[in-house]
Amino acid sequence: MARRTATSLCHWGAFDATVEDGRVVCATPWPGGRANAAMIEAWPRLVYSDQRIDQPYVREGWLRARHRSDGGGRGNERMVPVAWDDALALVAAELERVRDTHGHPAIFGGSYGWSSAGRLHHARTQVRRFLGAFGGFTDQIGNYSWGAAHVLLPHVLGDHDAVAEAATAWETIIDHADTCIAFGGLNPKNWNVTSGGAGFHHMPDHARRAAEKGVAFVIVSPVADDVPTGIDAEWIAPRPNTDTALMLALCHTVLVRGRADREFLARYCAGVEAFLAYLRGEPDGQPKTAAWAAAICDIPVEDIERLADRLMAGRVMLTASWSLQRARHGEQPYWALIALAAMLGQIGLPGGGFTFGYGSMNAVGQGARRDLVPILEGLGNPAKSAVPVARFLDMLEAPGRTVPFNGRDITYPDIRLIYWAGGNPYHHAQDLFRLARAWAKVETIIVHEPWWTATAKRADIVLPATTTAERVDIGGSSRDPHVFYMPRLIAPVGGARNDRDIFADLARRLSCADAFTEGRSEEMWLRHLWSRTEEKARAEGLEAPSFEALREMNVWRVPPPAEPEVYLAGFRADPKGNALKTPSGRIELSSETIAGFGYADAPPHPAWMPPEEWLGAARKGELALLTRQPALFLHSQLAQAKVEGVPDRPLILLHPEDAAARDLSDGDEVRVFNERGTCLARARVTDICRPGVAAMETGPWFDGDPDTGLDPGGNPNAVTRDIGASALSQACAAQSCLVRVERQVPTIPD
Ligand SMILES: Nc1nc2c(c(=O)[nH]1)N[C@H]1C(S)=C(S)[C@@H](COP(=O)(O)OP(=O)(O)OC[C@H]3O[C@@H](n4cnc5c(=O)[nH]c(N)nc54)[C@H](O)[C@@H]3O)O[C@H]1N2
Ligand SMILES: Nc1nc2c(c(=O)[nH]1)N[C@H]1C(S)=C(S)[C@@H](COP(=O)(O)OP(=O)(O)OC[C@H]3O[C@@H](n4cnc5c(=O)[nH]c(N)nc54)[C@H](O)[C@@H]3O)O[C@H]1N2
Ligand SMILES: [Mo]
Repeated sequence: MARRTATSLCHWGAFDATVEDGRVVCATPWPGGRANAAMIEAWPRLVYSDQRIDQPYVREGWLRARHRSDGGGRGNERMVPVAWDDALALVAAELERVRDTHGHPAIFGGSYGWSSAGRLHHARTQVRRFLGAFGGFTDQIGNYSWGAAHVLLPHVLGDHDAVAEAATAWETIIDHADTCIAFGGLNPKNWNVTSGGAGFHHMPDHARRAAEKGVAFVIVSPVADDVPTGIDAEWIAPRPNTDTALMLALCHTVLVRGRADREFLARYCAGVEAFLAYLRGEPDGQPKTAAWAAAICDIPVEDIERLADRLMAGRVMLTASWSLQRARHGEQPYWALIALAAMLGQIGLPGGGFTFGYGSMNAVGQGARRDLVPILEGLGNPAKSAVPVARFLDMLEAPGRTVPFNGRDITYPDIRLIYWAGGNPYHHAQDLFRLARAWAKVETIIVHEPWWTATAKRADIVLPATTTAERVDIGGSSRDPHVFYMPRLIAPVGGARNDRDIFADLARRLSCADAFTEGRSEEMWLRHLWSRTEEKARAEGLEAPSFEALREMNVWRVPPPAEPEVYLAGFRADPKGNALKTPSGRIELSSETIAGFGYADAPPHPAWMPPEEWLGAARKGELALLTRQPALFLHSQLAQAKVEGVPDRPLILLHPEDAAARDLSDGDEVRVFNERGTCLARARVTDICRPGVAAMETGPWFDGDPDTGLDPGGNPNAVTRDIGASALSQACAAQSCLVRVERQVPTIPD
């Protein structure tokens, strides 16, 4: 029996895989890396899942009538197995037809999604590169993770570094902070995951060390489990979507108590007066007092006063999870947090100021050197067509409609063909029944997937892709100090092929192979990418291993930077020399640029605006639904792999009062519904939710029937609303959602 062990990587951590006779038989966390063992151990079940797609398939109706088929048949009709050669011929011919008849923008290829940690075989990068080589497509702008911040922050801080990469290192919190106030909390489940994959899951350690050092933690969240185990934190539980009001009241309290750092505001900030006038209530007659916010947030005014006292004592780190901005007016809590930190005057000091996302993903604030993980460059998009990522459903519904976005107008193209590789829109989009209706209008849908996900099942042409285990790659996270050489563990399962090889083959058929492959094989690409890492390292005075040495050693441990990162320390030290890239060069507490856009839902300074759908507007019986990242999946990934510890049915957390009002007990099967749809779940009655709030995990596979509007699979995006955070960012606003919950009465067959 041939048996070997090798180290590889995925978004949920580094792992050692044991391979026997060409099969992965076991996977365990890489020693010392502290990845979640249950998630890692699921690897063999993932690779050999009965949901693996064994060969290319074409939907029966499409095979018969091609682009004139009834798109409503997607997800219902039989999928007909076809040979690779025939499938690729169909894809190539269809791309040419759509291009020739409707032009490049009619091909939608933004293909949002996470796919693999390996950077060469990252499917989304590959499909966009391929469609770029083909001559262009309609792309997607931004992401679901921090879409509102992505657009707002450049206006306020000059770039979006504060969500993408920059973060004050935890080491400095341990050494310098007295208090850490976490809006959206620090839920340790989110530390199971790092974009690109991490060699070390540092967060639990850092948080524990900070607590041991005496740093006081305050968790502001509607759900009490948003705190790392073992940390004794104060819990403040506002209504969802109201953090902005709370932050503004804290700003107001600091201001009226004469504790605003005037010197900091004058030197480092612009637009201060307009913001302070708003706090005082000059434009609207409403001072943003603690009592004002207490009513909006539905928390005791004393909680706000006490929080303000804490803010005004010692070194304070303010943080907000990314979830806060995945909501209607999601720009506002981020801007308000920056304003609050500016008023405290500690921005740019170790352990102080603000950092986004400590509670959202492992590796934020790990203090690693940046940008030494290679990434495959794109080819640009000659068609220059793109829509905000979370507006793609809107786009499919309303070709030709013009929508505002960040100071310009975007006219939706008329999409005839969707090409998705490496993402799962039937996981990530909101209002999935509405998506199903819009999806049916498209002429042709092509999907690459290793598994029969809800999206693959709803495609016309499905091409089976390999997994990470079946190809060589290099991976790592730009925030983690490791780069991994990821060896091929096994031969492709069934008839699967690498996304890159599929595209190279298509590019040959479409006469754009030179542009797509640049004449490089897989190994030549890896060597090419690595040579650029070596160059970057050299520029920093580091010696990266050669490609051969990396392959030999499997992991390069990147030395830490000389000093732990302190976000905006350079700007604080020299505000002229290190001016921000904002119009004023300073932190903009109000923005003339945004004022110039004139958007009703994105005012020129941080402001409280109630969303249309939130707890404060709930009718009798409605609850605010939070749809949180799943603890033991990566989005919809791993749902097919039976991870130990995952309940057999999706849960909905309900406060005992809310359960009692519906005559529900723990364990009851319930319908979660609103006018958009229904999904099924099992009630978990618990006082960790504040009253009025229900919480579900994203990730269960959508199995909804558009005729009944019911998803027995329990995907909460069956009920979330598809609306932009605002005209400014048009970002995902899934966290502003009201639902009803009632007992699911089992249907009795006649
Ligand atoms: N209600 C609600 N919705 C949300 C969120 C929320 O908080 N609430 N969060 C949002 C956020 S932040 C995100 S990032 C998105 C995540 O949305 P997605 O990134 O779309 O979710 P994943 O399930 O990770 O989808 C990745 C897909 O790629 C496939 N895949 C894996 N490896 C490969 C490969 O090598 N090749 C190919 N071709 N495919 C591969 C996987 O099987 C999977 O189907 O969801 C968003 N949706
Ligand atoms: N295990 C695991 N970890 C992950 C992922 C995963 O799929 N699985 N996905 C990763 C990805 S792609 C991303 S973008 C990040 C996302 O990171 P986040 O968006 O921060 O993650 P969430 O779990 O959606 O939200 C964090 C917490 O915010 C709280 N919350 C929600 N709404 C509000 C609100 O209005 N106010 C306040 N104060 N609190 C609120 C919820 O209780 C929730 O537990 O997670 C990453 N980490
Ligand atoms: Mo995300």
